[in-house]
Parts: sequence; structure tokens; C-alpha cells
Amino acid sequence: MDQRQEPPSSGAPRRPAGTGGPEGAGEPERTGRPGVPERTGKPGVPERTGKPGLPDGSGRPAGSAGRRPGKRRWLGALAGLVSAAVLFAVAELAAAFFGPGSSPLVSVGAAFIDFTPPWLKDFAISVFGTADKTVLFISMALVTAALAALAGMLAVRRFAAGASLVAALAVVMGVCVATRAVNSVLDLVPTALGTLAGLLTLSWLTGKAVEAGAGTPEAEAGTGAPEAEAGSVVPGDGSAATTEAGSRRSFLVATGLTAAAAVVVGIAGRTFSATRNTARIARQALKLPAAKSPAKPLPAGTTAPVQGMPPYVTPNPDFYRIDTALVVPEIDPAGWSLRVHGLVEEEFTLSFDELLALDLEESYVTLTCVSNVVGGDLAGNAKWLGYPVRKLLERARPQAGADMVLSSSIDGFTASTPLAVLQDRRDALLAVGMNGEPLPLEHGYPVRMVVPGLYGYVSATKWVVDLEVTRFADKAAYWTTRGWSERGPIKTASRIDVPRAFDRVPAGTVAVGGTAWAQQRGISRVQVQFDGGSWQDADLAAVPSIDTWRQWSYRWEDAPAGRHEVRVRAYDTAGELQTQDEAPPAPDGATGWHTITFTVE
Ligand SMILES: Nc1nc2c(c(=O)[nH]1)N[C@H]1C(S)=C(S)[C@@H](COP(=O)(O)O)O[C@H]1N2
Ligand SMILES: [Mo]
Repeated sequence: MDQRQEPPSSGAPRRPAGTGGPEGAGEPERTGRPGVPERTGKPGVPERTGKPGLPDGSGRPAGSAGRRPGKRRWLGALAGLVSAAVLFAVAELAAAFFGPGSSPLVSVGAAFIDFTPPWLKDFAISVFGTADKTVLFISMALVTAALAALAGMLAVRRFAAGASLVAALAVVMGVCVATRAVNSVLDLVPTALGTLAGLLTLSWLTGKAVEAGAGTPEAEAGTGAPEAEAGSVVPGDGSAATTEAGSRRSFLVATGLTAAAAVVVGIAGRTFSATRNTARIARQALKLPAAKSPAKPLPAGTTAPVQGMPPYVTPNPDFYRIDTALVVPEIDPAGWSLRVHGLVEEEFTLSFDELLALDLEESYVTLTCVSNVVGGDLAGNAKWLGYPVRKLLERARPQAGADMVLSSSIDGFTASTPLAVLQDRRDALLAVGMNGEPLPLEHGYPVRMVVPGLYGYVSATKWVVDLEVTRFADKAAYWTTRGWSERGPIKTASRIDVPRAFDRVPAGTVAVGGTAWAQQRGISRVQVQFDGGSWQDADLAAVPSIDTWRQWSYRWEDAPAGRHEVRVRAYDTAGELQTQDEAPPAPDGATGWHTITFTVE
């Protein structure tokens, strides 16, 4: 699972390829016409009817005039595409020096993610699932390519028209870059440099394209009166063909080499930014202090005795990842600080060194995504090391009337967590460590929130830099403004991990196993049902606390051959049964009993 962005996974950022259509596909047709003298655009008009070798009045060599617009338009499109490649390659290279947020590609993608309307997001997630970020990039590439080709086609007719389109797109990219929370004005430099390089390339290549017969801008812009000049450009027929073929070859060589150079520069840019990732370098050097209050050793038997069960503690590389970040924010802990402010008596700012010097605690907490479907795997369990948010709030002293803490990520994501939840003894953590290591970059390095009992979208802010004590009535968090519930307590859930749906298992005793969770309440009982029969109590594995998932197992003796249906349900420690009502993830978490079928052979 990985990188979806929703709170849910609801894949925020998806932009189905189709949405680029109207602008991208429609324009070339239209722009091919306005302002272009009719005669240049009319295939079928027999301009060549004159004698071979004589000017046809178009100012162009006889024999080619009639088909230029149709046949050579692609030269302009190619010039546009290659110029766009140069633009983005130069911008990527420059972005290596300004940080990943300064890449126009990344910023435009991020803006899409933030502004994608919920219906489109839901549609995209249902169609593309976890591939959302890939789909987004591919859609962007298609739309960009269409616009670039259009700019090139315009430019061979009238350079100013093509250049204006590029400039307009550069402004859009600039706005996307400048409005990213992570960025400053300086981050506009890569976009500006890229645009400059792109325009220079466009000018150079369209010049060559025109020489190669892509259209004569002056004539076709309707400024000159070609007829009047007839005869002033009268290359001999044969020599014109030769010149044109030579020009075309020269154009193709130029575009080919330029495209190759763009690829090299683009790859160099990306490689270089990877090596300059200060966050990764700092993380490798970081030694976290030991917990002042370490987690108790895990009890024996946290993993149910069934072959094929997921590990009780999820290894970091396997931990699900959900966020809106197209590129993982790079934070050098030396520059990190957390601002605690809002409705408090004492505002303060905490540095990373100050945080590490505090008495850190360790605990096992299972994180769950609100977008997880019944039976889904958007949940993971880890041992977290951090400082209780409760103690930070004691220092800040919230004022009467405050009921929420809005935590913000460096990239602008926000989560609204009830103030009371952060003050009670569940010990929500400002976490720096995950399973004995500094947080992985994609899980929030250097600091994130971990709040037992709440879905991640309202609590688990990664790359956190700001805690504002406020009121639900005054502020709304990222996903709340996109239609998700402002509060997100985790609902009791259970799933079957073994066998997997549609597995074929040997006859005899069938070992069934799975996972259930109800963070902050704990799981007290799990039951399974085969083929609609009576509910059977499953065996529960050990857990260190009510804040983690709990594995369960059941041995089905003498399972008869054939197809079977198995269903699971769980009770929390208050004796409350997980609801059977089926609900989708939006707006506050899916419900229903997980059911699968499998076959006994
Ligand atoms: N900065 C930031 N933090 C975030 C998110 C995000 O999009 N951006 N997504 C949240 C959601 S929806 C979930 S479920 C958890 C997932 O944490 P993980 O990726 O470490 O599993 O992170 C939360 N924290
Ligand atoms: Mo989530």
C-alpha cells in the first residue's frame, strides 16, 4: 500500500486522464484556424495547378504549399514538445539547489491534489486505487505534452502566440510554486530559469522548423501580402526541395540532440537532488536518546499461531503510507522547530535538540487510516518513541473555550484533534522514533504526532511544525474542508488475514487467523462464522495494551471439501459488538463484517 493521499486514501490526488481532455484536446483544432489565412489551411485547394516550377502565389515553393499546414504542422508540435522537455529539465536541475518543493512539476501536482474536488477524487480512487500518484503524473504529462505541442504549432505561425501560451503556463506554474506552504519566493527561480530555457529553445527550434517548411510565420500571420510579393521568393523548384529536405534534416537533428540533452539534464537534476537530501543525511547521522520510560517488553504470543499471519509489529518498510505529499518533505532537524500557540497562556517554540532532551516515552500504537475498507490493510502497528503532547500543553496552558488542536505539517496538511484527547492519559506522542529508529522520511521525519484511538487524518500529522490551540468552531482541518468528518475516533474493526479470499486449502483442519482493533477500548472477543452457521469464539493473541491491534485464530476441524464462506466480528472491552451495518470509508470510517470465501480441496 502505499502512497495514497487521502486520509483516506481516498486518493486525493487523482486526476483522471480524461479531465485534461477538454483543454488539451480541443484547442489544437481551434487554434489551427483563427488568424490563419484560409488558403494556407485548405488541403484540397489546388494551388499547384499552375505549371510545375512556377510560383503559386503563396510565396512558398510550388508543390509544397498546399500540404504544409497539414503535413508539417508536426514539426512545430515537435519543437514545442522538445522545448517543454528543456523547460522541465532545466527547472528540475535548478530545483536540486532550491529544494524539492521548488520543482514546478511537483508544485503543480501538489496543487492538483489540494484542489481536486472530492467527487473527482472519489472517482479516481475507485478507478485507480493506490496508483493515484502515478496516474496523476501521467495525466499531467499528457496535458503538458498537448499544451506544449500546441504552443509549438502556434509558434511556427507566429512566435509571439506560442511564446504567450508558454508564458501563461509559466505563470500558472509560478502560482502553484509560490502558494505551496513549503515554498518561498526564491523557489520561483527554477520555474523562471526553466521557462527562459524553454522559450529560447522554442525560438531556436521554431526558426528551424519554419526553414524546414513548417509554415512561414510572416506570410501565415496574414501580415505580409504574399500575393503582392509573389515572385520575390522564387527558389527554383529543385533547389527548394533540396534546401527544404536539408532544413528538415537539420531540424530533426537539432530536436533529437536537444531532447537527449533535456533527458540527461533532467536525470542529473533528480539524481543531484537525491544526493543533496539533507534530511536523509541528517537522519543517517542521528542517534536517538533512549526512552526515559521504555515500553515494557511485549508479552509472549502476540502473533496468532497461524501460518501466514502478518507480523504483530509492522516493520518500517512495510508500514502503510498515506499522505498528500507528492514528494516527501525534507526537513533538516537542525532547522526544525515546533510552534505551540493559539488560545494558550504561554506560547513557545521547541527545537529538535530541546525535544530530544525531554523525558521521552515509548509505546506500541496501531495507526489506522479512515480510508481503510472493511478487510483492508491501511493499518500498521509500531513502537513509537516520543514526548507526550499532554506535557507540552501543560506548559502552554490552554485557555477556557479551546477545544481543538490544529496540527500542521510543513507542507500545509492539517489535522484537528480534540484538545481533551491530547490532554488525557492516553499519552498522545510527539514522536521522533519508530521501531527503534528515527522516523523514516515518509513517515514524518523528524517529528510526527501519534494519537491512540483516532484515525490518522485527524491526528497523526507527519512533518509536524505547528500546534495551534483553537476551537472546532473556528478552524477546519485539511480533510474536513474536503467533506470528511471533523472528528475521527477509530471504529471497532476485524478482518480475516488467513486464508486469503479465494485461497484453496487442503482438507483437514483449516487454520483461520486475522486481526481486530478498537484502539483505546481494546478487543475482548472475536467470533467467526462459517457458511452462516453459529458464531464461534476465536482464540485471542496477547497484547501489551488497548492501543494496538489484536490477532486472533480459530482452528476449523474437519472442514468439508467445497467452497466456504467465513465471516468475522469483534467486541471491544466494553462488550460492544462491532456494527454489521455496511458503510463506506467517507466520511468517518467504513463499517461492516469482513467476509471471504475460500475452497477446501
Ligand atoms: N503531513 C501529513 N501528515 C499526515 C497525512 C498527510 O497527508 N500529510 N495523512 C494522515 C493520514 S490520512 C494517515 S492515515 C496517517 C498515515 O501515516 P503513515 O503514512 O505513517 O502510515 O498520516 C496522517 N498524517
Ligand atoms: Mo488516513
